[in-house]
Amino acid sequence: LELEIHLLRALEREEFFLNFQPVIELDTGRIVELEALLRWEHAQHGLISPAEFIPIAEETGLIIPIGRWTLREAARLMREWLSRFPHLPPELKLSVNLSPRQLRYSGLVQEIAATLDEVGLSPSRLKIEITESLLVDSDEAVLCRLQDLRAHGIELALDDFGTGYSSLGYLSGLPVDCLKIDRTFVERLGQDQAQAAIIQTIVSVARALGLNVVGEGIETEMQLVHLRALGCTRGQGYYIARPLSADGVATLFQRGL
Ligand code: G
Ligand code: G
Ligand code: MN
Ligand code: NA
Repeated sequence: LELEIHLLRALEREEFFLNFQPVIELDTGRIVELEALLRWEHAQHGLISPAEFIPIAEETGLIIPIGRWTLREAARLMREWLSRFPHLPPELKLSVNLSPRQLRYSGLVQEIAATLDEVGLSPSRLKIEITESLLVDSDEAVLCRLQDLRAHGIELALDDFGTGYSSLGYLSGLPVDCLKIDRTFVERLGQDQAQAAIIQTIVSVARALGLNVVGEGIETEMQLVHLRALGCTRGQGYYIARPLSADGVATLFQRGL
């Protein structure tokens, strides 16, 4: 309850900020995506992990105003970088995580479209990440909302893929553009044959369905090399880049990627 009260005040106290973690194309090293990651710096308690406060924000419904702030702030920063660094490639996207509660909110699509319009960021620059488990038990309204986002030109990614038990047949009917392979599979690459087989399967399904595929949680060069050998084209993880502050992103772009 205490955390809940603090969370309620965090927005007005401006205690939230964003980090951005790059996703690269494994062959070229080019950055194709920046994933916005929410951070909460509490005046007394210091940095509180989203793993701790997102579930509370979900339960209380506070995720709606917090998510609203996140999308606007991320879009604003992306817009700023695109203006400051005209050499940024057209395929570079901003990626934002949405939780299930946000997808059950009927005003979501209109609100996102209006925010992008106000900020001046094209919907084609935005990618939304949802967890695979959300889709497995989603209703018709949620699926329509996802279709609607895509109709606006926004890309959809399934986060933590491989952990949500969706069948491959089911996947082919879903409105998604990208699979992000959960880091638990990447973690044991090289030690455990089964992980390589699972990744290979995900990669071939992605290819058959024309989806992009990102390997998450790459922490070693060996994992990167393995993933690339298995046909995974994109990657993200501490070995490639840690989540960066907004200033850190600007510095990176200043150096010319
Ligand atoms: O950044 P970190 O590894 O601490 O994130 C922990 C979890 O919080 C991850 O599952 C991540 O997807 C989630 N998360 C981070 N930022 C956001 C956000 O803006 N919205 C939602 N819904 N989840 C987020
Ligand atoms: O659930 P999602 O994939 O959105 O989670 C993103 C979270 O994963 C972020 O909090 C980020 O800090 C964390 N993360 C990013 N790269 C790595 C990594 O290489 N190893 C680990 N353990 N966590 C990572
Ligand atoms: Mn994510
Ligand atoms: Na993930």
